[in-house]
Amino acid sequence: MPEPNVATVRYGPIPVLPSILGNPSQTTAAVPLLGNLPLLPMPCSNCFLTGTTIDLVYDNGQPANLDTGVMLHHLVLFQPQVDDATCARTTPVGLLGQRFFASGNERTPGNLPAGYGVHLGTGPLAAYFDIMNHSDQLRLVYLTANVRWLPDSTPGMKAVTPLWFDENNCSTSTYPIPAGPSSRTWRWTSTMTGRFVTAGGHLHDGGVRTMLMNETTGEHICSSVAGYGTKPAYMGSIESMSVCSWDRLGTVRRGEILALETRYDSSEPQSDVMGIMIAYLYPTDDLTGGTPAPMSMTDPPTTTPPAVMHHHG
Ligand SMILES: [Cu+2]
Repeated sequence: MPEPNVATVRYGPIPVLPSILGNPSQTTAAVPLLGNLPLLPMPCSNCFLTGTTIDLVYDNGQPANLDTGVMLHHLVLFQPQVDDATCARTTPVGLLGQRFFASGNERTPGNLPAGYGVHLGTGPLAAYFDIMNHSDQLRLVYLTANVRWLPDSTPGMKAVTPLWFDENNCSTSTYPIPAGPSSRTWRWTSTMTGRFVTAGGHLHDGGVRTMLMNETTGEHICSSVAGYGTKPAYMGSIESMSVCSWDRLGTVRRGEILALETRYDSSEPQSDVMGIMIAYLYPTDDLTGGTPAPMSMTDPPTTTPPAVMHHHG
């Protein structure tokens, strides 16, 4: 495989209003579907995305994070021209098209094994994001994406299909949890046959892990585990989600049941947490191709979340 090209795209400035009387403000936007927002810049067209890392930054390039009162609650990128595999066009979310990348304040990257890519056409792309401001100052922030890509003409590239697993799919993605350990499962009957090559999750504070299984075969595919407490800018909030990436994390056949199970262990009840995993499937009948991923990657140890919360206002 040739070395991927690197592109950095930036979107903004996005104004995030100051908090009022201690209640954080929230900027929600659907680009370009609502309002007069400019289109998202395309990192490449007629190309394969092989890796994406996102950030939320200020004009000077410094990260915008909780140590200055700002958090990226979530970001979802869509290809409006392509149908989403787990959400029909007849639903409000499926209407927006294929969800092909997502991240939150933890800035989960999406890096595919060499030779695999998410195909992009000529665009445009759409986005949905929520940004919170806990400070009493107006903040101007930018979303940036550092993208690795290869052109359509690259020999041997394998296109993957993004599959979105969500405890409250095709809706707001949010659901309530009690204090203490809790679990929720969402199931989807697969319409596809192939090998999973990459998967990563999104949780809120109090999240332990989200896990994808093939319930029909009993195969564990990926656990994406929340990390806390090592990066000061996050102020104790969720700071990482582990990612599984290998040329065979697990397999599925059309008609088999895939189950996403999400665990929280929250110090207080919450009304609007999320449990999401985006997994990239290489559609193929060659289910024995590739090599099995190591357990240390697909099922890392979990930690108990701290009692620090930066939730919605
Ligand atoms: Cu979220």
